[in-house]
Amino acid sequence: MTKPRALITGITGQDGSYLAEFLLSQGYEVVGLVRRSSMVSFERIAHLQDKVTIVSGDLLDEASLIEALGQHRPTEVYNLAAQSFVQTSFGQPVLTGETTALGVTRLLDAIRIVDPAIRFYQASSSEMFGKVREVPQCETTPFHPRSPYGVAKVYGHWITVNYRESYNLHASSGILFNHESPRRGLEFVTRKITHGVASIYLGRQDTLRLGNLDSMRDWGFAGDYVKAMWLMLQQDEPDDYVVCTGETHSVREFCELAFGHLNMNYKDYVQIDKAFFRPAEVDLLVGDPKKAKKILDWHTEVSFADLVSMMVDADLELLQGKLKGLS
Ligand code: NAP
Ligand code: G4F
Repeated sequence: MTKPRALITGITGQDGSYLAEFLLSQGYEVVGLVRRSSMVSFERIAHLQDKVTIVSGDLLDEASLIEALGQHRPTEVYNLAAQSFVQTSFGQPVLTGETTALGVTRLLDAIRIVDPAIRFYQASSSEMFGKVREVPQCETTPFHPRSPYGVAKVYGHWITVNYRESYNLHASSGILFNHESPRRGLEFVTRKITHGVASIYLGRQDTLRLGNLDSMRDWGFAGDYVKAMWLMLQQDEPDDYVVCTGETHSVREFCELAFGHLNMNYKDYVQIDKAFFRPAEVDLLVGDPKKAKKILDWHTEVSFADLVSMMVDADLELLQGKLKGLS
C-alpha cells in the first residue's frame, strides 16, 4: 500500500515540528514547505532532516505553492505557516494580512487548481474571539478580533469555510487556543518567562520585564494539539473544531509556577514594562473542548502545571549546555 503523503507549511515552526514527528509516527511521507532566507532556520526539525522532504515555497507566492503541490502530490495539506506573533501584527499589519489572511486563499486556490481531492487543515486561532462575547468560547461563539493578527485569522477561517462550501473541498479549521512547549518562540510570554527563570537561576540575568500579568489564557501542550489537527482530516466530513483544555490561568499564575519550580518568588524579579502592553488586549480566553472530545475523541495529556515545569526544565538544560560549551 502506498503511504499517505502530507505537506506542511510552517514545518520549521513550533507546531510544524511536532506535527511532522506525529505524522512520521503514523507512517506518512512528510513534505515541508520552507521559505527562502539567508540563514536556514531548521533548529526545530534538525532531528528529522533525513526523514522529511523539504520543498521551497512561500505563502506570499501562489506559483510556488502550485509548483510544490504539483511536484509532490500530497493527500493532505496542513497550513501552519503564518506571521503568528500578535504584537508584531500591530507594527506590520499589511505583511500580517498578506501572509496570515491572503496566504490561506493562495494555498486553497492552489489546491483547487492542482487537486481538489486534497484534504486541507487551516490553523485558526482563539485570537479570533478577542473581546469575548461568551465564556467559555465554542465553535458558535461570534468573533471579535482585537489585533491585525486576529483579523487576518478571521479572514483565513472564513475563506476556508468558503472554499469548502463553494468547491466542496475537504477543508477543516482548527480553532486552537494557546499551546506551548520547549520549542515555543522566545518572544511568546510562556517561553520568555521559562527562559528568563532559567537565566536568573543561573545568574545570567537579574530581572524579567513583562507586560500585562492579568491577562488569562487557556494554555495546553503543543504535542497534544497536533493530534487534533490530524484527527480532523481523518473524519468523513470536514468541519471546524475548538481545541483547548477548558482551563484558564493568568500570566501572573504562570510566573508564580515557573519561578516557584526553582524555589524563587516571581515578585523579586518581574518588572512591569509598558513596552510589552498592546494597543488592544485580549483579556480572557477559555475554550469549551466538548465537540473535539465527542467527535474526534481528542483529549489533552499534559496538565498546566506539568507544562510549566517541562518548559523550565528544558530551558535550564539548554542554558546549562550552552554554559558548558563556553567553558
Ligand atoms: P510559529 O512557530 O511562529 O511558526 C510559523 C511558521 O510559519 C514558521 O515555520 C515560519 O517560517 C512560517 N512562515 C511564516 N511566514 C511564511 C511565509 N510567508 N511562507 C511560508 N512560511 C512562512 O507558529 P506556531 O506556534 O507553530 O503556530 C502554527 C500556526 O498555528 C500559525 O498559523 C499560528 O498562527 C497558529 N496558531 C498557533 C497557536 C499557538 O498557540 N501556537 C494557537 C492558534 C493558532 P520561518 O521559520 O521561515 O519563520
Ligand atoms: O504569548 P503571547 O504573545 O500569545 P498570544 O498573544 O495569546 O498569541 C498566541 O496565541 C494565539 C492563540 O490564542 C495564537 F493564535 C498566536 O499565534 C500566538 O501563538 O501573549 C499572551 C498574553 C497576552 O495577553 C500578552 O499581552 O501574555 C501577555 N503578556 C504579558 N507580558 C506578554 C508579555 N506577551 C508577550 N509576548 N510578552 C510579554 O512580555
